[in-house]
Amino acid sequence: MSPAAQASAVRELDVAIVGAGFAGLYLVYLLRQRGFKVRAYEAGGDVGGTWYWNRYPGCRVDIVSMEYSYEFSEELQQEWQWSEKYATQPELLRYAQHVAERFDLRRDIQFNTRISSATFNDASGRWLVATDSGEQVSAQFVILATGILSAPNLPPFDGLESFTGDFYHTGQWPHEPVDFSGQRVAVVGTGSSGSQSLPLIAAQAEQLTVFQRTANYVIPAYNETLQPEAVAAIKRDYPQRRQASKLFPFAFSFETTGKSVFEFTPEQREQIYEAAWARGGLMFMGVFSDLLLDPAANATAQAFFRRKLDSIVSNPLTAEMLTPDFALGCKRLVVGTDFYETFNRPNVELVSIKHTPIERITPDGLVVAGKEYKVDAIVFATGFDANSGPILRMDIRGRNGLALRDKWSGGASCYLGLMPAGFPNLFTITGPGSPSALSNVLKSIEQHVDYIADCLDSMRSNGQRLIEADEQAEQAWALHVDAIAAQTVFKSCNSWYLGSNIPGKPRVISAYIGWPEYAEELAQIAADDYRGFRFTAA
Ligand code: NA7
Repeated sequence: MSPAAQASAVRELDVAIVGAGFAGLYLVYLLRQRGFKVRAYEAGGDVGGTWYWNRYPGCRVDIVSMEYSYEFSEELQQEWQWSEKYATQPELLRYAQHVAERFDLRRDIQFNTRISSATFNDASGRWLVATDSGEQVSAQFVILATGILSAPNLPPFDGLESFTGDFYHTGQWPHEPVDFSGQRVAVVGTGSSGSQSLPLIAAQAEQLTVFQRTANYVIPAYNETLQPEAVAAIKRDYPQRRQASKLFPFAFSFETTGKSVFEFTPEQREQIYEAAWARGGLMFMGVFSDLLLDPAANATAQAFFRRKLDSIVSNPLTAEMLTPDFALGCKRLVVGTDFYETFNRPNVELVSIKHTPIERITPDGLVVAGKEYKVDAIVFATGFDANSGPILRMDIRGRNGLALRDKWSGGASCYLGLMPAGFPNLFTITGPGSPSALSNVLKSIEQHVDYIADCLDSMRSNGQRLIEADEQAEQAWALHVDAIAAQTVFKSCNSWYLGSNIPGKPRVISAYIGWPEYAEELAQIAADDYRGFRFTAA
């Protein structure tokens, strides 16, 4: 193609959106409605993001579906029927597909297209975005709707290429069902993905060997089929309920005493923990007001947890190995079904790799402490390079050619979790420094998309061409995010919230622990003419 023809092949957009998960879908919907010319680029073959890729057995959301869902359309939230308290991945994917169809979003989404780079042109004030197939797009704004958990982490195990069986990463699961019947299977990793999948794999496989580096807290989900009367009761005043849920610290409702552990006698405490266990779910960690703040309070929850574990797991040595050694809530709690019970099965073995890592992978299995475990298939449930991971897999360059990889070499930071300084007109949805994973992320997505749409509207009416975050405002925000985290248990262990699950990644808290104040603060900043941002006139 001649240079002239190439130039004419550049697509012109107001907004280029990276990703068509729940954030990308709502961006396409809202920005199009506001009259912006948009297009979303999606690496997957369909919409859904996380729920498109994570097809492993047992994959479910860990926030109740009546709350982990969009509220931007009253018609949508009235007509959609969730079948279970915690929807499975196939149902979540159907929901995303329904949204895409109902609002005719697919015509502005390009599938099977990965964005490889985005470069800001100082002279024109526009972004040049390139796809992996060499297509080029010129856009005034770029919005990264790349998701928190979309860059799978497959550690470089020695010898993996020599393995003669099949191996899988939970975050890149095949579209066809995988049948483990009659097989010896290894699961590596016991975060949510490993813990949700291994009870189902154990029920199917001949033998399951679980390789655990860090024991996690797994709280029962007590998932159930939703009853029509209960759903109808919620839908009668859905908007009011949504509003009420967003007043809770993590943007979803939960039961709490609202008081310190130490305001109760040990007997009362035990009853409260028992009731919280019987309800199940993520917010076991919110039953007292100080569990995430005070190590002594947290220790009471750990002790209760240990008693529960001992009562379920019949082999005391296995129970010991399954006992976490860090503060409850520091890593994301796993909301599971039959996880501990699975270790009572005769075909399940737990191998600790805490002190003796996987040495290598052979054609026939895995070697730990000099012993070879022969398997037919390996499931790597080894998590993700979270938050900044998917962003940094692209080559993003801002003012004066500044590479985002260089700017973030000491840790990712964005002013308000919305925009990195030095990168005008580049927004992140649920980006580093926003509540993201430490909130009901659907609510954080809607809040960010609404906020950005309003900001773009305001710029258009005020004749502004560029918005950029002030360097000092960004630094002050990063200090604030860190200072809040330092008052909690979240920095007391290694987790993907901190990036410390990835060797060499700077250890920085990625999520702002401060919903609902965060939403109020952003609204106030907009009211103060977007304090901390600078604008350039057209
Ligand atoms: P997680 O929660 O990051 O879990 C990954 C697991 O894999 C965890 O047990 C890790 O142990 C283990 N892991 C990671 N690298 C290795 C190596 N090199 N060797 C052995 N074991 C390893 O990811 P998930 O996909 O389960 O869940 C992510 C989120 O998705 C979850 O929190 C929910 O929000 C949904 P470690 O703990 O690092 O010692």
